[in-house]
Amino acid sequence: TRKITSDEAAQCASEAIQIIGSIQPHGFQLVLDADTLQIVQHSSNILDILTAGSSASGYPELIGSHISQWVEFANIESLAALSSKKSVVLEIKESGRVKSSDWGCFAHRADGWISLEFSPSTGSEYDSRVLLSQIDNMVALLKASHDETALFQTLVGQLQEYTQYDRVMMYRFLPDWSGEVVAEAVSEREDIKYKGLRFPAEDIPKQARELYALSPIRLFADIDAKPCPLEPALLPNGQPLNQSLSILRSMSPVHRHYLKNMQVSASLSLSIKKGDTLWGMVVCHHNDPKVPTNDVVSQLRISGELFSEIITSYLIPAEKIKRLTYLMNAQSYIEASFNQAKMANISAALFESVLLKIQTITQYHFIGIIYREQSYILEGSSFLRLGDHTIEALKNLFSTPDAIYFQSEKLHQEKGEIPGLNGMVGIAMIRAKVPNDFYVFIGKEEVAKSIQWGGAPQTVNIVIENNERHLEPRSSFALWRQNISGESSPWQEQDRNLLEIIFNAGKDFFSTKHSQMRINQL
Ligand code: BLA
Repeated sequence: TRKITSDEAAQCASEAIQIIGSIQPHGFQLVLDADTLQIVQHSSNILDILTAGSSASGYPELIGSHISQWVEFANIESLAALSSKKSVVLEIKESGRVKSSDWGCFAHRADGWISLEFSPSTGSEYDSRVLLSQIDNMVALLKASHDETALFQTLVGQLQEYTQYDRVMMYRFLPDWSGEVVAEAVSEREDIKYKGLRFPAEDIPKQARELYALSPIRLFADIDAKPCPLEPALLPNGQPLNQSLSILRSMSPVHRHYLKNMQVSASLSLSIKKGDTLWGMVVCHHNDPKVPTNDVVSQLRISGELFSEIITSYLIPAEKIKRLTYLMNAQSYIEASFNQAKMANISAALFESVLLKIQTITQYHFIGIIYREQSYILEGSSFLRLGDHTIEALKNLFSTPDAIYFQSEKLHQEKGEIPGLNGMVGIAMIRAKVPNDFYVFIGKEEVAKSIQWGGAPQTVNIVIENNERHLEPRSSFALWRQNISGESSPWQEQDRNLLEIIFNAGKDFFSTKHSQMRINQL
């Protein structure tokens, strides 16, 4: 095991998983010419399935035969209207060779072709109405409270109960595409294992994330089952079948290895999106092979889409409203802090009173203002005048004469300590461009960060087999703690907004104050 290189990460992301050319053997697939409805490609297992229980003779040649010789649909016209964005369930009639009592059909348009995928319809022990009513309850819960952790936990709990997978997790992406398991529910034979752990971005490479933003669900029924190739390998136009929306697509062998290393036999995942972007995933694991029937797949797909709706329409706006309300309150409070000081002279007492008020509402450990010859800082509860070296070092943080904004989360590593302010490791600072006489900054102390990873991140196994180098996912997912020092918590958009509010309120105040003083002097 060693660290993954950027070349290797690129190699992971270059595997063409959407044209893998095979499907999982628990179902079968037929691909039709969209105009003639003749079969142009099929999965290799189809004859076994279609001729099960009878002698193979008397069956027409598959390739070139019309679909109705094999399957009768309740509404064959609907084939012409299939979408290339979403696969839909088609109703199969009992009269054909493929019986609706045995199979359900998902259909979609794959570029110019019609893809029909058949999954088992028997053996369903679930009532689909149960899931929908659970989701209904969740929406009610969310409207009542915006506690997202509780919401995610309820969701995975209900999905675990409904699907009976051994482990159901809510996986949430972070800005760098690493991710965290934010909720986890397990069956009686499993323990909570991954909740709170972080996983690196490479575990779900870029092309997989892009694909998952398009396709709402994927399942891996049995990691040991041998994939069935699509035959012939290429369509009449010489291209491989685009399997982006396929529900039977066989999965990347690298990912198969990953699941094996996790001691998982079957997985299922739902894409959770915020608008068009992938926000997270519901990830289910099972210790034995598991083939969800086609109606369970449909229900899960709907629940994933509904949950995406919930995230986009309730959760995100609720967060935004909270943030904006805070900023609006902060703005009027900060403006008032300056205005209340209006009658006073520009003095140390004025700075102290203003800085204290700003700290009350913003909670920053360091808040500093440099205005002409007056430079003060509030550090925790101490109010201090800034020395010349400190001021110079602060001003030098702007790398060009034009720069008006600077921020760092690891000032000591990036620029060195500011003399007199050794405890400040995070800083965000803004200045007036002309005249160059007004600066405001906010600062933070170090936070000792400890990230708990599910296995040492960015490590892979390199395996040499038949003289070929293979990349394999890491084999241990045991807790691996990464300690980070010398950094503050990250600066967010809200910090920048607050800094601008302080800056603008201060600028207004000092410019009117000075014009007043000039008037007084006349
Ligand atoms: C796919 N990786 C995935 C998927 C998940 C994860 C959920 C989606 C497929 C599925 O539903 O199973 C990752 N699974 C996780 C994580 C947890 C989990 C983080 O349970 C945490 C609890 N993977 C690697 C490396 C590579 C890699 C090094 O670790 C590449 C070299 C690749 N992962 C990889 C690929 C896919 C994948 C290619 C796509 C599989 C497919 O859709 O065909």
